[in-house]
Amino acid sequence: MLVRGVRGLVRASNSRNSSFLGGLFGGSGNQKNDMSTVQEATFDYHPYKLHRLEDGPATSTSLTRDDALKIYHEMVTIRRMETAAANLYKEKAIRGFCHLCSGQEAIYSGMKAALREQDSVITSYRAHGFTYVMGVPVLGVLAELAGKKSGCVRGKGGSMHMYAKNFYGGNGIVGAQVPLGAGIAFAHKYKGDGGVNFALYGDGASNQGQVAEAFNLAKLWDLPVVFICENNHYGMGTSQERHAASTDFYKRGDYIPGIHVDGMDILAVREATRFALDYCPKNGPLVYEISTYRYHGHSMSDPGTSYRTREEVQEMRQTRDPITGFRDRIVGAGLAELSELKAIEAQVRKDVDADVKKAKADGELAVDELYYDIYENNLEGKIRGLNPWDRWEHKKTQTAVNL
Ligand SMILES: Cc1ncc(C[n+]2csc(CCOP(=O)(O)OP(=O)(O)O)c2C)c(N)n1
Ligand SMILES: [Mg+2]
Repeated sequence: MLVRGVRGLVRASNSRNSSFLGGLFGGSGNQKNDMSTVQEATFDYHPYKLHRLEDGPATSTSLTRDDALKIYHEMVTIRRMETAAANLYKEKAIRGFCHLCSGQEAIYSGMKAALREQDSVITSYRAHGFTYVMGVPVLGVLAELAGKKSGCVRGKGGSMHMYAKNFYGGNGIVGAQVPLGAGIAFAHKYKGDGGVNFALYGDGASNQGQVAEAFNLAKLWDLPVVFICENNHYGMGTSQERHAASTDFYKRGDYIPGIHVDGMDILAVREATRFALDYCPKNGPLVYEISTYRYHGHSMSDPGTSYRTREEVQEMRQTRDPITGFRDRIVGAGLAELSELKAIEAQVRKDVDADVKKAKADGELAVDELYYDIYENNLEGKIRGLNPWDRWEHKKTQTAVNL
């Protein structure tokens, strides 16, 4: 991305910044250097690749200082949260599957920055980043991973089953979220709520039959859905060249228009999302390929180095990292001082460390509570336990989301 120019050379006022920084920096609110920043800047970036479209998303966008700081805080939090999860896993405080999303943060923050109240998201098992940007606090994610009761599903769901308002999870069956996303889009259209569904899947998942079936019905019925291939170039340990007959994932909808988006550039993702919000309710589905990279192995049991070189991972970190890239751009454009971004990083580290402590100290649900909240409206009576003759009481103690 190129910084084209800087607009709105209004100096940041002390009162506005102290309220924002006051929250972020625990009330001190006296960060230095904010007098030298600007309120808004304009950025240009390389054009998108288009399939069956005359015009694509805007290739120039403006960003306010407030949004820049918010986005930076969000992406740094996801990165730190995933590092914390990796450490908890190594300590055996987290068991089972754990798929980390470090490197892919710009997709979650970029989409969230554009989404409206009525839009919805569904994604794969690599869901921690999205869960956080869609409203679950870091503790809700980390405690869930550790199977503790402060988890967003009270420790019952674990890594792949996290939900929030307008966020339909975390799905463990590869590709399953694609037809589910088409179904949610059907509901948007049926109810006339004006919402668009964003259904994300991996490059490996794109080869599934159910993906093609969902494309067909979505186009047949012109559903407001964006099928997004989150292309990190590997399906487990298999590179896209070895698993896909066509690696132009944005063209894989054939009769559905598609766009290739740089997923290491949060502003490109934001503009692409805005484009879809305008396009889909009028014209039906789109297929996006958002190109990105995962730094960790496929899951915690994969060191991630047998099918790719350490140098490849290093080079991506050094030259394409979505967070440091964004940091350089906003500092270059005068939207933020390096010192305040460093302070954000330090604060995030402190906050996430505190949440790690809380998650570790937190308790597990009692056994009888495992059988609560299975149904919103229980028509079954008592719930079967491990043995058919074990019967457990069902109670509704939580408020369901997305009903
Ligand atoms: C139906 C089904 N088949 C196989 C698996 C095992 N599996 C889990 S993840 C994965 C690879 C998916 O890769 P990709 O879609 O590129 O997503 P990424 O992990 O890169 O985000 C496979 C084969 C599964 N969970 N479900
Ligand atoms: Mg992949």
